[in-house]
Amino acid sequence: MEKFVKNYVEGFMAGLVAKNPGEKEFHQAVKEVLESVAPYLEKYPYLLDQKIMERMVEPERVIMFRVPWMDDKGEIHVNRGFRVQMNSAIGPYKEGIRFHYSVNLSIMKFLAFEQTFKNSLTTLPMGGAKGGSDFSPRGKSDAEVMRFCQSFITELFRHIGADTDVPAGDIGVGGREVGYMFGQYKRLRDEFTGTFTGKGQAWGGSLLRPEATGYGACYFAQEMLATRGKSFEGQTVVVSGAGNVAQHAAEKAMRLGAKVVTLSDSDGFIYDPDGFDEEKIAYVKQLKNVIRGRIKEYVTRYPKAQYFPGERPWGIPCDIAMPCATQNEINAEDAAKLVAGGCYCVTEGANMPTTPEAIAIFQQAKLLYSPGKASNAGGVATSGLEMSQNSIRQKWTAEEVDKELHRIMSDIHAACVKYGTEEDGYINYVKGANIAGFIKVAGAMVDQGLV
Ligand code: NDP
Ligand code: 2IT
Repeated sequence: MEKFVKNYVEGFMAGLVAKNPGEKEFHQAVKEVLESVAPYLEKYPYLLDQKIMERMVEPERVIMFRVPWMDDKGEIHVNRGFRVQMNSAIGPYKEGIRFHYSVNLSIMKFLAFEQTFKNSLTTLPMGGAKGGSDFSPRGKSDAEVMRFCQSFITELFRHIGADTDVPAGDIGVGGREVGYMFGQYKRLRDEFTGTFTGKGQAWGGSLLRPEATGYGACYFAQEMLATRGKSFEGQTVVVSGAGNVAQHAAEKAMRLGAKVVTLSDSDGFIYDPDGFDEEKIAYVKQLKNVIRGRIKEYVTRYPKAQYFPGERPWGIPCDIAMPCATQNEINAEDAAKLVAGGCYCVTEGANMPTTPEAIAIFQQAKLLYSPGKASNAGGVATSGLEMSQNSIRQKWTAEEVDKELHRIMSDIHAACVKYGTEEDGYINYVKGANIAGFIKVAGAMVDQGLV
């Protein structure tokens, strides 16, 4: 068994790396899934004959395009736009758009690949995709962001649609950017459809979609904690990031009784030994979403807090860690610090925030550890609920959406337990999420023939 897995993973990866040189994040994401599903493939060899994995790692379509735009001074800039339409076996392509200077094809492909499994886990009919650009909204005026979004959509509009591909937000893309993109899309198509999710509340957005990723991660963490008879009550929680996911993870964890003590951005982190309260969270939302300031400004407002420039928060002793910023933000050294500091639960809000070496440390120490594709799926799941509401031209109450979100996170947790529980009773959430996500997509691909 183990020999097959080793040979299969090594052989497959050699081919993947040769064919996709330099795409290190994509290689990382594929290897993690392969290691989980290889034993399953050995048991069901017809999936090997069907070359399901070979088909899954090849995007159905990659669109790369020029995005020219003019800044407020009249200077011309050229960015690169992407949409990776990875897999439509179980539904229309669905996933966020990321605007960040680091965006490249490897990052787009890793995110689109992960999304295929995540969307499968949500129980809703959505395929996997991702899009974005190496454009960062940071430091740009509203008018510049609008011109960029309009230029981006002037190419992308021909490739997306309510039944084809439904983009949403991700790093650097929130309500403002979705609004500008939707506006241009509607103008070019002359149709008001649910082609984007994360829309404004007055024009088709679902209640709770902005909160859903962070809240959903907390609902998932509650299920994880319950397997050890624990809850958020009285626990110290360390959160990274200060954007959409981090704000709402911190807010929900606090409301569930935890003491949440950190937030961060790419410049450093803040530590508030008293923990956040409603007023402090409201201040962070205002600072990040309206003023568009930096997290270090928190300590000017709350002088008992400390700012640590250039550092990540993983050295702060805690019970629960929620990485909610970006990929590979917890390396082996950080993981060792977390374990040494008493952390026993790591619930990912970001996509692939933990390196493979760090995951191994968490799993060897038998921590509760969930990969983003399971624990951050509440965002895209609520986007799926937004699509449903748009299709039937109705709007559900916050209570209705929250109830569905709860159900979905709890179902994802049950799927991880079903496929990830090891002989000694340890729940390997990575294995569980990968196998559960894989089975549904693989089955759909077999049913639909060689396409
Ligand atoms: P936002 O743009 O709202 O916030 C991102 C936050 O992470 C900012 O505080 C940002 O700081 C920080 N960050 C970004 N890049 C880096 C970096 N290289 N190093 C350190 N900090 C960084 O994004 P979201 O909150 O939407 O997304 C955060 C993560 O969650 C991403 O991995 C995303 O893919 C994932 N995710 C998002 C979902 C959503 O619904 N929005 C759904 C599921 C997953 P700075 O301002 O300095 O850049
Ligand atoms: O990574 C993700 O799941 C998202 N960025 C959510 C996108 C969505 O479709 O709401």
